Amino acid sequence: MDDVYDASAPAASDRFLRDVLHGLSQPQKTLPSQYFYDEAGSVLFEQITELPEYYPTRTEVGILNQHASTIAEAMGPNTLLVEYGAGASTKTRILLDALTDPAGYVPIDVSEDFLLQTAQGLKLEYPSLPVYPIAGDFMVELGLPEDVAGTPIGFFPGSTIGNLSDEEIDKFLRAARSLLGASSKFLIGMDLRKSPSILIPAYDDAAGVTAAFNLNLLKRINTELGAEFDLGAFAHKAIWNDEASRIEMHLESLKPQVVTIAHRDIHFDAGETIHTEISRKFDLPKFLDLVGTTGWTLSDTWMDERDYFAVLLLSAT
Ligand code: AVJ
Repeated sequence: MDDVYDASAPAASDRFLRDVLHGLSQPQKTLPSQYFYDEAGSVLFEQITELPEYYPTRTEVGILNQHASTIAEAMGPNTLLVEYGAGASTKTRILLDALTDPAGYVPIDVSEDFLLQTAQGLKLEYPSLPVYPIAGDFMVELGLPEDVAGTPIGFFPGSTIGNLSDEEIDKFLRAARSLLGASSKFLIGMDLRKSPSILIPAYDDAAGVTAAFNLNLLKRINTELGAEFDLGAFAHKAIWNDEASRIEMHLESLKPQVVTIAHRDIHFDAGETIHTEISRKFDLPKFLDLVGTTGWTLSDTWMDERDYFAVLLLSAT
C-alpha cells in the first residue's frame, strides 16, 4: 500500500470539539453530519443501506450496474478514478470492473482508518491498480499526489452531495474542478424528490437502525470528548421539509436538561432539538442551476425506472 497523503489541518479531536461546541451554541442547535461516521456509525450506515425502507443505495447500485459499460465508455480509457468519501466500495468495484485500463484509484476521506481499509481491500482485488489515498476534507482545495497518472475523473456516489447546502455545493464543485483539472469529468449520484410517504420511512425505519445511527453521534461525543449525554433522554426524529426539499434528522430532548462538554454547560428545553443532518432530494433543473458557473456542465444522466435516483456525468468546461 502506498502511504496516506495527510492533507488534514489541525488535530482531528480538536476540530471535533470545536465543531461540537460551536454547533451546540447556535439558537437552533446543530451537529455536523460528517461526524456520524466513526467505526460504529459506519457499521450502522452499512445496515441502513440494507433496510427495506432505505431505497437509495440499492437504486443507485442498480443504475450503475445497468449502465456500467456506457458510463465507463463516457469516462474514457486511462481513468484515474478520484472518489470523494471512501465507503464500502461496492460502487467503486462496479466502475473499476467496467473501465478500460483504469490508471489508478484515489480515495479521499477525512478518516484515515476508512481510507486504509478501503485501499487495502481494493489492493487485494486489483493488485495491479495503483491506489493513492488522500486523508483530508474535500471541502477545502486539495492537490493530487505528484506521481499519479491518467485522466482524473471524480466520483461522488451515495447522494452525499445531498448533505451540503447551496453554498457548500458551490464551494465543493469549484474545489473539485480545481483538483480534477480541465479535461476531467465528474460522476455524481443524487437522490430525487418523491413522496414523503416513501421518504420518511427511509429515514425512520421500523427496526430503529436510523435512530441508533443518529443517537450514535451523542455516544461518540461522550466517548471522544468526555461528555455526559443521556442517550435515553433524546429521541430520533425525521422531518420532511417540503419547501427546502429535504429530509432533516433531529435529536429531540425529551426533558429539560443540562449536558456538560469540556466544562461548558449546554442547556436543553423539553422538545428542543439538535439538527444533525440534511438530506436533500434534488430536482434536476434546480441542481443544474447550482452547477451553473462552477466550471462544470451536464453531459449525461442515468436514472432508474421509478425516477427515484439520478447518476449524472458532468464535464469540465
Ligand atoms: C450517506 C448522506 C447519503 O442522506 O441518505 C442515511 C445518510 N442518514 N440515513 C443519506 C443517511 C440517514 C445518507 N447519506
